[in-house]
Amino acid sequence: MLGFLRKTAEAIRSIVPKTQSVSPELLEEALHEADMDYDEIEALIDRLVLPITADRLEFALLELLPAFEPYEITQKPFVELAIGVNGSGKTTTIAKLAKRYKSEGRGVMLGAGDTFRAAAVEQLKSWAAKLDVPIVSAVSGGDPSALAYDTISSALAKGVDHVLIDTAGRLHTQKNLAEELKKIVRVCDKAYKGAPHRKLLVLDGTQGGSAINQAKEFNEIVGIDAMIVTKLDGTAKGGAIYSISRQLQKPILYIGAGESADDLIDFNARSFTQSFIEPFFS
Ligand SMILES: Nc1nc2c(ncn2[C@@H]2O[C@H](COP(=O)(O)OP(=O)(O)OP(=O)(O)O)[C@@H](O)[C@H]2O)c(=O)[nH]1
Ligand SMILES: [Mg+2]
Repeated sequence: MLGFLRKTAEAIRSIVPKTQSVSPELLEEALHEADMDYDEIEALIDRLVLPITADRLEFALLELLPAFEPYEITQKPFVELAIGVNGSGKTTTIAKLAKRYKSEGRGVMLGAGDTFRAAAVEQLKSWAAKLDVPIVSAVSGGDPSALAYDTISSALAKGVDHVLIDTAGRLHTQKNLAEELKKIVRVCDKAYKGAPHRKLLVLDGTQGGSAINQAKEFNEIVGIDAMIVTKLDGTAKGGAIYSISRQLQKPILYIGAGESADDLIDFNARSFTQSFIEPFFS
């Protein structure tokens, strides 16, 4: 069992006794408890042949998840922009990714693009010091687009492999902040044609399915490329992963499973699903 699904498993277990097959009624209730959206629950139940065994449930759940080709990185630097609502885990996720890339022997540079709060710059600086990676920052209150431009220019000059740019938390409903986000994206492209190569939407997993509309709106604003769902370790809403993925039709790359730089798990549909159904069956 994947550790970050512990709370989700407890929620499921509170509904279903472990058996060889689960009834559609109890399955529906348990999936609802795990915060899967009704659309996905219905689509799933429709697909299932009775009796609902582990193999059948695994297969049907996997069918809900869109499949994606693995992405090959050819750009140098490969520029990623972390976006999302306040407190979703953007800055921490950037630190986790930086650690991951560095451990793979790749050069990383951070851009402290959350110029909105002084504390945000300090937070990323402290991660940069801990991970021993360079960071470009400006005084707080500066223009985040200019910061993004400077970070990419510096990375180009130094031959760095990965650029990770933080942004200030924002609600998709805040028009001026949506415009600011669009501008950051435009200016990245000016600094290096095609950048940002991956706009990462960082979603707070504790929000479960209610993050779906938010994700759709961010997608309308800037066109997201992939998602990272954080804080799954602290929630019973693991079932929302299926709804988020199916309704957005964008890949979930990683799961955030804790506050340390190591707590970044590759999202793998099969191992996630096998873990997810474990509490149902004996
Ligand atoms: N348990 C857990 N906590 C997390 C995870 N990711 C982030 N956090 C915590 O969530 C809080 C917010 O994380 P940040 O990375 O600061 O979030 P942010 O999106 O940058 O926030 P703003 O810049 O304020 O918009 C911090 O206390 C993090 O330690 C995760 O995967 N699991
Ligand atoms: Mg932040």
